[in-house]
Amino acid sequence: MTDCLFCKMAAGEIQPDTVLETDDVIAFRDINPQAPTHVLVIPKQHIATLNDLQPAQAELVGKMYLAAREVARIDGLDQRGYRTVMNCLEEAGQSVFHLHLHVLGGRPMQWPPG
Ligand code: D5M
Repeated sequence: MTDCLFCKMAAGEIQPDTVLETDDVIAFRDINPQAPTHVLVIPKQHIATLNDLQPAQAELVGKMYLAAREVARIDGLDQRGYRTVMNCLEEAGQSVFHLHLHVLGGRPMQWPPG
């Protein structure tokens, strides 16, 4: 996907503020943070939305969550608490159509989210 911002990050064409990278995923700091820690975990492979996820990609989502857990550990949130969010389509707030998991923490969270 040549016009996908997160694919360009995965390809190294755009350099995000990377927290960690594995063979399959990258975690980087959100450009518009909504909390002291706001990191996005993306698969390097292009998947537009959660609706497009295939059963064969289930392990990849597990790797995204393992990366999110590691981000929380790196930012000192693993004992304190943090939230993971995946928005699917516009009404839920999705603005970038490449699968991503938000990792938020470092302040008290409200429920339900707005
Ligand atoms: O989340 C998409 C998120 O992507 C949103 O919180 C802003 C973030 N974003 C957009 N462009 C960039 C760049 N260039 N670097 C880092 N973060 C970025 P969504 O759930 O789709 O609304």
